[in-house]
Amino acid sequence: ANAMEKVPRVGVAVFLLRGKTVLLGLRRNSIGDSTYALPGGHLEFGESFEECGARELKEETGLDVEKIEFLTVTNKVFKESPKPAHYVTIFLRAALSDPLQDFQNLEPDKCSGLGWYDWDNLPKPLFWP
Ligand code: 8DG
Ligand code: MG
Ligand code: MG
Repeated sequence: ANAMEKVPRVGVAVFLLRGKTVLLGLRRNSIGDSTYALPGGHLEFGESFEECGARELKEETGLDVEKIEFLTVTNKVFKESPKPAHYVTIFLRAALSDPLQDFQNLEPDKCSGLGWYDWDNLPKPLFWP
């Protein structure tokens, strides 16, 4: 229902780095279909950015993270997408709580190709924000 009302929504996306790699997945069945993006999701009522980032990572990848820090923010209107959308997105960075824990792709309908990608050789195309 929210998507039908024309209001901006708040997204939270997390740069999770492991060595010189970053965790990205190929988006499926939503805005930015078939582009690589960071794990993340929608800010829920009452949440801090850090709580949201940690929750979305857990839901989407099973990973536990710590040392969550704010990095930057974008303001993007997706005019071309099937349903026009407007996101203010908070970008965080985080570290793995356990460097030996690896991800699981827990939302395969929304994401494929989840993996650690070389920071110096990022996959294409990247999700715009
Ligand atoms: P939820 O139901 O789990 O809350 O949402 P989601 O299905 O996980 O939402 P999402 O699309 O992954 O993220 C919410 C929005 O955040 C997305 O539609 C647009 C915005 N967003 C960006 N950049 C990025 C990014 O790099 N990764 C993710 N996941 N979302 C991003 O603007
Ligand atoms: Mg999610
Ligand atoms: Mg998501």
